[in-house]
Amino acid sequence: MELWYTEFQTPNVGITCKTKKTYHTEKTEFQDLALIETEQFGRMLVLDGTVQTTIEDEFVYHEMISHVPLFTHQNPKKVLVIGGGDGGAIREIIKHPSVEKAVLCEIDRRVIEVSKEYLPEISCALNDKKVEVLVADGIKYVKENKGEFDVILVDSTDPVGPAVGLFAVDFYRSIYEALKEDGIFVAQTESPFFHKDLIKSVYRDVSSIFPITRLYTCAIPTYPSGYWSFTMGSKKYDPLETDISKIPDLDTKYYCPQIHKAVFALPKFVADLVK
Ligand code: AAT
Repeated sequence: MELWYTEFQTPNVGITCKTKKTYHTEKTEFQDLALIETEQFGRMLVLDGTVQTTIEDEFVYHEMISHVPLFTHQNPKKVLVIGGGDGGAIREIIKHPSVEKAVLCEIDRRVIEVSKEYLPEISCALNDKKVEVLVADGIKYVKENKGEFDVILVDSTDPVGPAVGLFAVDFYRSIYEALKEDGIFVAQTESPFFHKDLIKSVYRDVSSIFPITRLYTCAIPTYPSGYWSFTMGSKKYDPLETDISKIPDLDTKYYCPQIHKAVFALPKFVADLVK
């Protein structure tokens, strides 16, 4: 018998994967959670019917959400991840020798627990001694911690359910305040093909608060349209001015010094969204 999984990415488009096995399904306090084995992408974490991460392509998202801001900052010591309970962003952050502390603030305890059990390649740094794992609402946490962080990553689900507020202008204001005076933040901001209005409104909101706002993109096969965006707000450092000759060689598969600059070169239709 063949079993196939489909995510309805928009009312008119989906991604369908042949599955081998279902390891786990449950309804958590916040969302439907599933951990399945697919033929093409290996183990896959699904929340509310939406692909969050897979063994085969997770490296792109986790490297690109982490290394671009961390190497733009150059000396990040204290880093916060909001969401990202799978631990992939934390694994990348911990590769930076300057980082003394990385805090993960994930709202759903079960995402962390299931990732630890079924996705050890991704969650492997969650027990590192530099890492503090909090189960809390990221919106509340940033409001309560002012001037604390060098870099904040918003590794959130799509803007539905508990993540709606993670795409709001008030939240970006709290992020600004939670950062140190030369702090940087990056949020995952969906697909330039399918979520044009969201990219526009986030860019507008972030630019109204941060002196430097930049959009960058990369290829992620299991996310809607396979082409994804991140929005950066920075108080002082401009990623376009990073001296890439000073970036050390890290153990990565997508990120490299050339990519650090190249990802900010936007196709015309994407550049037009943020003009
Ligand atoms: N690393 C790629 C995986 C994710 S998961 C995003 C996480 O954000 C989920 O575990 C969800 O529980 C958490 N989350 C949602 N809202 C909040 C909140 N208010 N505070 C803290 N954590 C929250 C990203 C996938 C991107 C999917 C693209 N289609």
